[in-house]
Amino acid sequence: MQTTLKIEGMSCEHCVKAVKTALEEIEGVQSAGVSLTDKSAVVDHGDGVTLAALKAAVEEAGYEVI
Ligand SMILES: [Cu+2]
Repeated sequence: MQTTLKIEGMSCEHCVKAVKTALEEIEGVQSAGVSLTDKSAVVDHGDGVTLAALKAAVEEAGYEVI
C-alpha cells in the first residue's frame, strides 16, 4: 500500500531526515520518501500499517500532519 501525507513544520533537510526515519522505524513500513518542497511524505507499507500510526510517528517527531 502507499499513503501520501501532507506535513507541516519541516524547514530543512534535517527535518526531512527526521520524518523519514520516524516513518521507516514503524513496523511494516518499507520506505518513506519525504519532500521538503512538496511538504509531503509518500510511504510504502504493508496492510497492517494504519494512517493513525503514520500520523502518530510524524507528530512524535515534532511535525504536523494536515
Ligand atoms: Cu529542519
